[in-house]
Amino acid sequence: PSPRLSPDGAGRALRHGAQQVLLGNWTGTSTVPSRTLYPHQWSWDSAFVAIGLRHFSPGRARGELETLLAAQWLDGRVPHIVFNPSVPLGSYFPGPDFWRSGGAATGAGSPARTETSGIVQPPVHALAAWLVHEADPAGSARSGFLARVYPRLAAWHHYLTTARDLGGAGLASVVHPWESGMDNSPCWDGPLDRIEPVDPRAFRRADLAHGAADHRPTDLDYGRYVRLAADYRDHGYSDTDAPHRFAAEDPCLNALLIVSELALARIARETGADAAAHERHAARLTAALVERLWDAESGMFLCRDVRDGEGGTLIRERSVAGLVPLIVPGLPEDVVAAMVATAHGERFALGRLAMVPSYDLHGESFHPSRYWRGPAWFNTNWLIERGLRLHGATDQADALRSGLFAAAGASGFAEYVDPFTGRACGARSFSWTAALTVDLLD
Ligand code: 2M8
Repeated sequence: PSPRLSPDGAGRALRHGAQQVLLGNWTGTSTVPSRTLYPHQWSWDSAFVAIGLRHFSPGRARGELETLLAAQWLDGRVPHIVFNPSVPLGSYFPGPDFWRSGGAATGAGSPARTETSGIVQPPVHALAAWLVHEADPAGSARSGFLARVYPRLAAWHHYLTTARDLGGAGLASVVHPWESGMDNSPCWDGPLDRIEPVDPRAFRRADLAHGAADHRPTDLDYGRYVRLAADYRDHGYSDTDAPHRFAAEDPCLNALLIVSELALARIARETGADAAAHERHAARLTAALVERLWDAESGMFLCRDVRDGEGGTLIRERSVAGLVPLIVPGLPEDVVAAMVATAHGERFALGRLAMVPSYDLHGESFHPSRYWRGPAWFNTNWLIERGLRLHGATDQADALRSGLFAAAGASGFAEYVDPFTGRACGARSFSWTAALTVDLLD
């Protein structure tokens, strides 16, 4: 647990501002990431949001997670978007008319009464559920929260490590860049080169009405995103039938899976289920993470392109996804030490910039304001802060936390910021920025 910040005036004002953002983005049953750019419920956003909400509204935090889990498919997948039927079609692309999850239409068991996307996002949910429980154990027990979410979370992890074990080593693969949460990360440029883009005149992007075009992915990126999503949809979202021409093992997603599997062990212990099985699974995943994705030469984890050659190939791009495994307990000591050194090195400049950038400052594709190609994001910095603290790097964690507070406050809780100047980019009043600020303040 992080030490409390003294409740000075600045801290109080920041907390108040962050809470106002979360209250403003609450729809009654869940929280939108942003009223403008993202007017529905997003999967990993909701997990981060619940982690913040637990500090001042634990009932709402539980509701946030349960609304998302109510949209789980029968095969265990938790969709990356749950659509709000009262939001006009065309406000977000691709919307429900594109995904057509509509109940019986897919063999994968999408919910009949809720429209969702058919892809997933990183599994932060069991971690969030455990932290939400811990914040208010009495309220959680009274409402039977853990007993209700446990089977759903277990089915979710089962889906990821069976249907999505496309590399055959136990790790989960993403089958679309959106699934990584880091949509246009340079890591995906190589694998995406193989994908024939859809003609940009065949769809209408809604994001450009709210975000600057040079801060967002390009039309060519979108053409490929649409092609991959449509292929999956047209195969009924079946992981055995779909071609999955894009498939990659991502260190951020798999690190979150490990931490969530450990949280699931704690939840299992509380609910009388088999905790040791989850601990064993987490240990196997941790070994596979190191075996498959650690790159000693880079001093960090890399993504593996599962579709490139026998056994796949490591993608030689350094993104912040490769430092997120700092949150995993039980990694070999030399691996942790190398990651901490890489974070402090010239490519990520921890300690010299307010926050860690999303991509190698010296990488050829670095751009200070283009989305996941360089800007600093609050969720990844929150994860790194937690990782540093876990490994006893308290001073560095404190410094990163201060940088995050400064950037969140000065940017109006922006979606992401220029890592050099702290200039706000993307949406303002962004939910996970506010939620994770609250979490670090409390
Ligand atoms: C961004 O992704 C969505 C697609 O899911 C988009 O660009 O339209 C990413 O930053 C993702 O990580 C995030 O969950 C989502 C909503 O905040 O926006």
